[in-house]
Amino acid sequence: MSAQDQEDVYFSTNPPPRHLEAHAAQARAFIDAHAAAGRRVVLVTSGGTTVPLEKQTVRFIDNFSAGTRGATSAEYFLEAGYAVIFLHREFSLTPYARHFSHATTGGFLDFLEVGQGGVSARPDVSAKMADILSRYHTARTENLLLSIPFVTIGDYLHELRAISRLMASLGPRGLLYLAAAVSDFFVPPERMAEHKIQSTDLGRRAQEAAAAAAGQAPSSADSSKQDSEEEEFDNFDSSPRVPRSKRLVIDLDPVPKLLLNLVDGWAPRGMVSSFKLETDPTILVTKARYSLERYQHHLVIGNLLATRKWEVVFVSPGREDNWLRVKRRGKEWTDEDVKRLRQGEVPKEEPGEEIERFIIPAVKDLHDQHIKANE
Ligand code: 9Z3
Repeated sequence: MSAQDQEDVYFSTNPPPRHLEAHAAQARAFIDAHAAAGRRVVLVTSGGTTVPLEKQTVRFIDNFSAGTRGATSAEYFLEAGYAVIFLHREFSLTPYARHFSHATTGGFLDFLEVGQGGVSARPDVSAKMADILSRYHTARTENLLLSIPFVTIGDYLHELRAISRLMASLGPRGLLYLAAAVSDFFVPPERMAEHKIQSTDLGRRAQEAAAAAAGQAPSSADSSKQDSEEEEFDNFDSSPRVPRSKRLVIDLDPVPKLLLNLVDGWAPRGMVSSFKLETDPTILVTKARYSLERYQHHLVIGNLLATRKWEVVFVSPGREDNWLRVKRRGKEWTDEDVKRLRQGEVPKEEPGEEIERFIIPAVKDLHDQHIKANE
C-alpha cells in the first residue's frame, strides 16, 4: 500500500477528536497572525499518546513522557522569538506552570502562603515566581502561545495532520519539533470492544447475553470469546499457569508511519525535527540515522531514556553527529564520566541546568540555515 493509501485508510477509519475543527480554526488564526507579523512559528508536540482498549475507555496503554522536554522547549522557543503551538497530552506538563505543578508534593500550593493581605507567594520563591509569571503573561498577552490538547494516538495524528497542513503556509519559516512520545501500536476500531472488557466469566456471560438479546455479535475482544475454552491452558507459557479464559490477550496493529506523509505532503517546505528515544545506548545513533534516511527530514535528536536530561545527539544530513551535554554541578566532566554517561549511566546528582537551553539555540541555528537555503 502506498503512503498516501495508508494515510487515507487510517484517517477514514479512525474518528477525529471532538474539537478538531475548533482547534484547526484557532491554529489557522494564530498562524495567519504571526505570518503577517513575519514571526517564525514552531509546532511543539509533547507528552505521550494513549492507546484505548475500549471505545468507552476504562483501560488504555500509555507511552512514557511527563512532557518535560516539550514544555521546557516551548519556553526556550518563546525566548528565541518564535510563536509556539503547543500540541500536548492533556494534563501533562505545560510551559511556565511546569515549574510549580510537579515540583513538590502539593504542587503550586506549596509555593503559597496565607497572610494578613490574603494569599501571596512564599518569600523564598517569590522572585522566581514573579519572573516566571511575567514571562507567562507576555506569552499570553502577545498571543505567542497556543495550547492544544490530545489524549489518544488517534487524536494526536488527526491534530498533527490538521496543524501541519496549516503550517505549510509558512513555507520554510515553519518549524515542526516533534517531541511527543508516540505509540507504535494501536487497536483498530473494528477490533475494539465497545464496553469495558470484563475480567470475570460472569461479566463476560452477562455481556454476551445482552448482546445476543439485542441481536448483536459478541464483542471481539479476545478475552470474551473463550468461554468454552475455560479450562484450556497455554502450552507455551511458564508457571503459574493461568487458564486462557482468564487472560486478556491484546492484539495490536502497527500505527502507520505518517512522518513520511508529513514531510512530503503536509508541510513540505517547513523544517521537520523529530526525537528518537531508545534505552539501549549501542543502537541510539544508528536508529536516529536510519530514521533520518527513511523519512528524509532535517533533524533527528537522539536521546536515551535514562540520560535524556543530561545529553542528546543531533543527527542531520551531511553533518557529523553533534552531542550536546549539560554542565555538572560543581565539577567538570572527565573523559571517563562522558564515556559512562554515553553508556546510559546516570550521574547521582541532578543536572546543573536544563538541556533545552542548548537544544533550542542549536535547532534555531539549523532553522536559520533551512530558511536561507529554501526562501
Ligand atoms: C522523546 O524522545 C522525548 O525526548 C522524551 C521526553 C519522550 C524522552 P519527557 O517528556 O521525555 O521529558 O519525560 N520523544 C520522542 C519519542 C518517540 O516516540 N519517538 C519516536 C521513536 O523513537 C519517533 S517519532 O521511534
